[in-house]
Amino acid sequence: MNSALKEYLTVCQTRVEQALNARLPSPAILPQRLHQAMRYSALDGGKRMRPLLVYTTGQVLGISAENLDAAACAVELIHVYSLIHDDLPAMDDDALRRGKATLHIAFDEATAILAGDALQALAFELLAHDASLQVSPQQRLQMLTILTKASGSQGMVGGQAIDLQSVGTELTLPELENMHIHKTGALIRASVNIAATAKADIDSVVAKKLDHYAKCIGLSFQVKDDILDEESDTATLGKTQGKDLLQNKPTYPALLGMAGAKQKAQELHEQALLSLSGFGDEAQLLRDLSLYIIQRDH
Ligand code: GRG
Repeated sequence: MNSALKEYLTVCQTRVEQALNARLPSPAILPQRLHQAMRYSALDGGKRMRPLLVYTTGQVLGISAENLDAAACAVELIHVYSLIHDDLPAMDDDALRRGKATLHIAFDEATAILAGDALQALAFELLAHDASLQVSPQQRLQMLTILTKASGSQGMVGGQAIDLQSVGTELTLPELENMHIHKTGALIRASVNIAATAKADIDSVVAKKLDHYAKCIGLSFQVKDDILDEESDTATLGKTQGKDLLQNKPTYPALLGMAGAKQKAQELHEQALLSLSGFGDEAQLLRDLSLYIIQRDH
């Protein structure tokens, strides 16, 4: 990763950390344990990929970071809630997330379920009410619609349901792709599209190109996730390595072989770049993020 990109990522990660800290309920107010749990999972961890996409899309379109803090927090809160619930014994049953104990281990199962629920509700509350988001009511409604659709049964939750049903079965490549477009891709795509919605007069061709870019990187993100699950290690990932194989989950390396999966990630990156071909230098950070997604080590 070039040093300018590294610095940019750090600035955005620090920004969203502060924005989340300011918006999460204080651990001092009732119900304190629930608020402590929400903060335990949402603060101090993760790559913040989805907020990065919100801020970067905004930058390309000339929208200030201040105007996008609430949206960046909203997509991250949905992501964090999904990780908490995914780690529960009823789902992936994992003990490690972002380099620390999963929430149900650090607290308890009931608190983890409730903290996930509350983080999800807070995400929608921010898009509906946060005063720093300076957009029209119609734009707010559009943002809420994008996030609800991406999160629900036609989006991330639907993808997770397909995932749970697929354990131990053999999926075809289109079936695997469909699962990941929903489970992982929908929220990544929403992150770009919510930021694009903040531009009131956005050209529909520009919006379509950004949406296609987001669709490509949503999938390349998952292909890389599958590759890392085989090739990386628990300490680097901050989560248990090798679980896909252990749980007999369908993955890109399982279907395409490791070389085929890497080729697939590269092709998706190239498609993402192609989507931005009409853009100039202002979109360079989006191009860099696409490359970062397929080259990252965790
Ligand atoms: C439980 C409703 C519900 C949904 C779960 C996101 C998800 C759906 C499950 C997480 C399990 C998983 C391995 C998903 C595939 C890729 C993914 C989303 C990895 C984690 O995201 P990163 O790498 O994590 O962005 P950090 O910690 O960096 O934010």
